[in-house]
Amino acid sequence: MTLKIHKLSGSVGAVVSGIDVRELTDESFADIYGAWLNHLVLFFPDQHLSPSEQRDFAQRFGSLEVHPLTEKLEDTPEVTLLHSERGGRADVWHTDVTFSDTPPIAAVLQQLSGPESGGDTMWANQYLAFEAMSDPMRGFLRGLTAIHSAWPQGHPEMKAERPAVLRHPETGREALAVNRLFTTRIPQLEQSESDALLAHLFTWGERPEFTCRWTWTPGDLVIWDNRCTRHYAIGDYDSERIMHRVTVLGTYISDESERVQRPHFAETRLSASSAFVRS
Ligand SMILES: O=C(O)CCC(=O)C(=O)O
Ligand SMILES: [Fe+2]
Repeated sequence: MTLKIHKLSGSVGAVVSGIDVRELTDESFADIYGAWLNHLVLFFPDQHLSPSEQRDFAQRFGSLEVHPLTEKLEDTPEVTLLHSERGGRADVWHTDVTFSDTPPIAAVLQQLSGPESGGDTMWANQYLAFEAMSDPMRGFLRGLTAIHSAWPQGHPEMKAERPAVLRHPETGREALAVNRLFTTRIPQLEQSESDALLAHLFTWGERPEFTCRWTWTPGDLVIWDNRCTRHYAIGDYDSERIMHRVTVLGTYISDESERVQRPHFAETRLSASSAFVRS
């Protein structure tokens, strides 16, 4: 079998065929790893991995998370269950867990069963989103940070602040690093400026030109780079959709100096006049 890689869309994602991921040599893994950094999302159709095989594949990309709260499999606690009837829906554009100081670098997702039609997943390339902006806009964004909060999960106290544009630790490319689900504030700006800019950046990073879309068949396996993408699980189905998921931890940011230690935004709302009394 020869490894074949073809692009799924013009901007992100590639389908890998001619490979059984249970039987990767170091050489074929090196090819896959390079393709992953290049295409950001890799699709491996027709793999049908057992939970331990899925864990072993994911482990080649980094250490694995054992999540304290999510529903997981008994013998392979690294594998969590995403069940559409039990809260496992993600139909808002997002990047995973950006409210953490150490978000995951990747997720490996396999469909076990799904609807006849519908339930596709989309990804958007955030390198391209950044690169397609005007020079002045890119310069402006490089000087900003963004606050991410777990408020949609009922934990507004879980917050992280990091640059609005992140340099990928492995490729060195800059990516837009805000998302509609978790990013709440650009602390350097007035509230209404922050709201307007974030609304623009959310929509901008979701432009169809930056995306790909995958129609699942059970047994398909996907890995995405969580440092330079957003994704969206389309909620256009009624029947059951069941996925196995493994989360990969690692280096999310290129340099420790990019970790913003002390959020410097006001916890309390600024008064209406505060904009005019700054020195
Ligand atoms: O169900 C999917 O297709 C993706 C769900 C999701 O957002 C995730 O696994 O992080
Ligand atoms: Fe997600």
